[in-house]
Amino acid sequence: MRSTSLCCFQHRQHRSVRQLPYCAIIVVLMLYIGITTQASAALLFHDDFEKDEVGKEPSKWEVGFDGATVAKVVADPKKGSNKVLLTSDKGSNQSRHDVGGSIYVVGDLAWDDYVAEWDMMFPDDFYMGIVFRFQDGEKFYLSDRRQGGRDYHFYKRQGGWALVQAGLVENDPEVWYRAQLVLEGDNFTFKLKERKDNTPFDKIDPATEGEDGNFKTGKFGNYGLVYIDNIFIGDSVEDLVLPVEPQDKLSMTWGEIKDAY
Ligand SMILES: [Ca+2]
Repeated sequence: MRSTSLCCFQHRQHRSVRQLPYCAIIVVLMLYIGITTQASAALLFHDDFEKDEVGKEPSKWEVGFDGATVAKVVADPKKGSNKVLLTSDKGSNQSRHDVGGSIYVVGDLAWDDYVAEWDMMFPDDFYMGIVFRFQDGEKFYLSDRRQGGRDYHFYKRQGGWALVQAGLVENDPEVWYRAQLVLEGDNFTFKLKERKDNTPFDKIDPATEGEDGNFKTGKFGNYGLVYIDNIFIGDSVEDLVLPVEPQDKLSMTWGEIKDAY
């Protein structure tokens, strides 16, 4: 922006002042483009649970479905100094929403399209995962790990369960994975890789690709008993960047954070 202003000034020295409005228009246009670009891209949510207290409910999350289970911040079973979210205080079967397990959510009912990336670990070989476009306890989509460590499906909750799309990705309990969910209108894409795998998500094959038009907006949350950490939700992959200090130009990508593990 500074060079454009200087350009205008120099031109004013040698040419007619009638050219000034053109420079002004260019400057205004560049300002407008800058403002609209900033407004349309954002990190919507981030949580690593490091500021929460072990044994307490996660401070940035709310109860979306008030069931019989309580989510708590716990020590990472793989690294005791790291804090993570354990989404239920009961076993896998009792933690399912359809037998009374609570659902904890983040975000806004108006959230439509976004990219979410997070660390996830399955305590055992059971049904579990996350929900998205969550509107209430009977209106949401589910990205669900199935028993056997292979099937990974999209379901819709709307007066019962409906399979939206079946998918496949091999996975094991007690391993930290990195997950990605991309919502684009009625199209949903879920990917899963081991957290230690440095392959970028755009080189990873989708586990589940689904399409459904019932729920256009809603919150993001847990389903059943899972460990969650390092969650980023943004308008695009480029927005999944964490400012170190509010006034600092430095920022940390997930790759840089992961190197600390
Ligand atoms: Ca953490």
